Amino acid sequence: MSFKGVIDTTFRDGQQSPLMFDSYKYRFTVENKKALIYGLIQLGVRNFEFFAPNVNKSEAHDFIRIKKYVASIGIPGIRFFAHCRCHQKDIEEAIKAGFDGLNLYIGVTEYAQRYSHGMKFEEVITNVKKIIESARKSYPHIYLRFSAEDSFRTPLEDMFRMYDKVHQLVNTFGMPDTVGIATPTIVAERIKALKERYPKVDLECHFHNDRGLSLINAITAVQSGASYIDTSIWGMAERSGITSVTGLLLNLYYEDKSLCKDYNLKICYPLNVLMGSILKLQVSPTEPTSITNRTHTAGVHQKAVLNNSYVYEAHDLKNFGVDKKQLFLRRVD
Ligand code: HCA
Repeated sequence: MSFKGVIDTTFRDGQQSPLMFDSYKYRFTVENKKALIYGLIQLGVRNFEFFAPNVNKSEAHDFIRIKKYVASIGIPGIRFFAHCRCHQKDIEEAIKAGFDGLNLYIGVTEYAQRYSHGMKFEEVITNVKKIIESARKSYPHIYLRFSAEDSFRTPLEDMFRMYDKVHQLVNTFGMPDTVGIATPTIVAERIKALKERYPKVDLECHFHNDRGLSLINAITAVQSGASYIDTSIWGMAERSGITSVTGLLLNLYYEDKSLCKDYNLKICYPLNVLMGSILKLQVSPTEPTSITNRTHTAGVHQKAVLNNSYVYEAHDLKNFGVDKKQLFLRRVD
């Protein structure tokens, strides 16, 4: 396995989550962002994706303050990536704002060609090559990631045609499952094919949860050789979201503890509660590191867990910061 860690996108894709609207939040305040990033750093996250400054002026302004705040914490190895379209202006503004890397993306599916950017396949390739060559030449040491948006609806030959042109210039290729159609079998096949063709390039996966498969796809990706998985707190992102950072860490821990050696797992649950307090929502009952998984209602269960929690709690959630359990007492009619 070549897992190098998660890339947090709470402040980019996370803020695109419908939960922001359901909770009338719309965007996190700078104070929210400071609290959340502090929690993520305590958890052990070191890579953070933000909006390209050119895309949103308020976000650009916040980023400067967050970067200063993070520098004041004094933890080494933190990297900030700007999520950029393949536009020169996005790149220039990101560099000016002090980002350490550029997460470039563009789609080449029929849908993207026809209904999104409107460029034909060959035109996209020419443009991407030009943009990436120029970025690498102007900023030889910057971290460059390039993604074919909607990778899993992009035929592999098309991915190869595009990635072949730039593989010597980038650090990482993205494999976003933009509309959440991937299954574990396809993920494993795709990673194998890309790793064989580009052995020196890291792979970053970004799985949307439209089919409820973002977690199993992420675990499979790590097992198949992906270097990075995009995650967010609660898995917040467009539509039903992406992989939850704490859900992934819990599962990686059970697959192979060494994958989590750089993470302080006891922070998982407090971080989820922090998000709940900001959104004024309860931590989702489908989140693995939640009090829900230590809540017992049936009398048979309650009696047993009072003797030994393990009877109905297979995972020791105390390791993930869920240090209480709940027994709900029912009304007897
Ligand atoms: C989106 C874009 C993205 C980008 C992923 C990436 C996706 O639809 O907002 O940059 O690799 O899911 O394709 O989030």
